[in-house]
Amino acid sequence: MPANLTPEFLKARTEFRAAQTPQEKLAALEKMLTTIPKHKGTDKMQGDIKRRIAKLRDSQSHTKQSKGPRLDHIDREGAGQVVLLGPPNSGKSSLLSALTNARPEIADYPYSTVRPMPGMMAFEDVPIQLIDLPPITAEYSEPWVYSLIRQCNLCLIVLDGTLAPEELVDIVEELIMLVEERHIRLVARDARSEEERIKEVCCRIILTKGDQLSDHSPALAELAPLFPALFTSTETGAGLDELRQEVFTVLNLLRIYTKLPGKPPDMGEPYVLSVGSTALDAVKAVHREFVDKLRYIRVWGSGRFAGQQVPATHRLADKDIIEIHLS
Ligand SMILES: Nc1nc2c(ncn2[C@@H]2O[C@H](COP(=O)(O)OP(=O)(O)OP(=O)(O)O)[C@@H](O)[C@H]2O)c(=O)[nH]1
Ligand SMILES: [Mg+2]
Repeated sequence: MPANLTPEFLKARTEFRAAQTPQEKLAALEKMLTTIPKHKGTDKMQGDIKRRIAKLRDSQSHTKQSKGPRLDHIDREGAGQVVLLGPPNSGKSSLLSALTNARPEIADYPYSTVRPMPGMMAFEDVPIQLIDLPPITAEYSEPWVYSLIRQCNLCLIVLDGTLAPEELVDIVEELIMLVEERHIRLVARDARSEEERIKEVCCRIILTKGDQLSDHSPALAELAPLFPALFTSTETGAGLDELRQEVFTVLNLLRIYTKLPGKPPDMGEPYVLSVGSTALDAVKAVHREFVDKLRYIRVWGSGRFAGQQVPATHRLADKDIIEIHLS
């Protein structure tokens, strides 16, 4: 127990112990959180207070017929939904803050995030949604975190890269087990959904705090058999471009731009389709009704020559430009 607890904190704790109703308990816990000295020695206590607050708020929102925001679902925006998963204090919120306009709480104590927070990350001209999650550990995790993992297109396991490589492996193995208990399987390749009860989710490892470590190779080598991993630093920005590129690649996306005959292409926001999409899929994405009126399609990029007329089954490539000719 740290010695330097303030009188305000001790008073709030006494109030908490005397509290009868959930509202009184919540008020006292919130007072405890604002008055507790913020340093390493109180890490565990702060985490404990936050968990109790989150639990009480949740149970209150249930009794109030879920007046609070829904936590187990976030509407997908952009070309894909990516969750940031990991143990406490690993740098999840820092990544969300560095990669998007969202401003989550970042703190040097664990359990600082208690609610999911989305933000939009740009890979070049493609918007991709990132969701910061509260930490999960064998001791405690919010049940709704698993619903969000189940729904996402990609899971980024965020780990403090300064930890010993063996410890990193242990954490990843624990995370794999924790989600597996909830019928989610993290996989390195494309996710499939063959088994009815198991939801596969594609996964990558992001190591943070790369600025605090000179040799990155031991951690990368140790983790490589589990999932592909890369180092980042939100302090220096190192690795963030690679992260954006890796997310785009793993999501298996391609961008299509359109042009009108005789005009330059519209290089504004692209249409984003899955890898393997055909020229006809692109026409559908532009306008469903175009399909019935379609005469032919010209392609710049993946065609044999610029402006080649291609069949509807032609497989498009990233950054192709298409010109749709209707009857
Ligand atoms: N030097 C350095 N510090 C970092 C980096 N990323 C995160 N940190 C620090 O690590 C601590 C934890 O960061 P957060 O982003 O709050 O971690 P979190 O995973 O969101 O933590 P919880 O929400 O509690 O699970 C903070 O003190 C950050 O400033 C980094 O790349 N370099
Ligand atoms: Mg956080």
